[in-house]
Amino acid sequence: MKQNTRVILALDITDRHRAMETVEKARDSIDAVKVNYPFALACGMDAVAELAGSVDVICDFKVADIPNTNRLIVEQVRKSGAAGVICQAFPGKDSLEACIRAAEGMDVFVVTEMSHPGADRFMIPVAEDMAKLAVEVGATGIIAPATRPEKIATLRKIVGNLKILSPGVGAQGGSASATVKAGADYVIVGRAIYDARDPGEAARKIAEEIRGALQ
Ligand code: BMP
Repeated sequence: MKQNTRVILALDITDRHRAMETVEKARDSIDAVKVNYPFALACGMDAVAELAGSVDVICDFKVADIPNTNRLIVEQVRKSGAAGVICQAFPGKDSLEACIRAAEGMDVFVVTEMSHPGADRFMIPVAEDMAKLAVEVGATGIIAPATRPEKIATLRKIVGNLKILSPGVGAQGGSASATVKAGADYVIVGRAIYDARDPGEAARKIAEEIRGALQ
């Protein structure tokens, strides 16, 4: 995955035409597109494959099952031509290892601590352990919360040079500059881009903010 603007567009749009149009408007300011269930369920995996033909796509399916089911899911992601997949750590090492094996070199990102307030009960207490598991299994990177930049810095110490992708910028209150300054490699941004009056301009501004923060 390229690392130019460090912006990953979260394409949580269920209308295929609007989704594709949004990618076109933001294309010059993003490094990749993250698709989640709303897009994949509404538009189908053939739409994921269409996107993957012209931009790096990460399938955020938060894969969280027994090893055999994880394998079957990740094989389908691979078939679409996606560049990466997001998996959960909490089902354990064997489940995550099944994802890595099935990925056959495709990027695997592991969720550590989620960005929403409710992560406090079950995720925050074990986030550092989940980051250690990501390192153990040889994941490409982790997902860490832009809403808690101090936590990104803590997790960076655990994961070394693994990639850190951080959602929570914009609509959830996180700032792009604070997120990259804390050590994230990429910010993941959805509503602040696709719900903007001018998605292309919104993406450009976020990319500019990141460039300024890293100078
Ligand atoms: P938005 O910028 O509109 O808040 O979208 C954030 C995106 O990142 C959504 O697709 C959401 O599912 C995802 N995400 C998140 O917000 N927090 C996490 O901890 C993990 C996520 O995958």
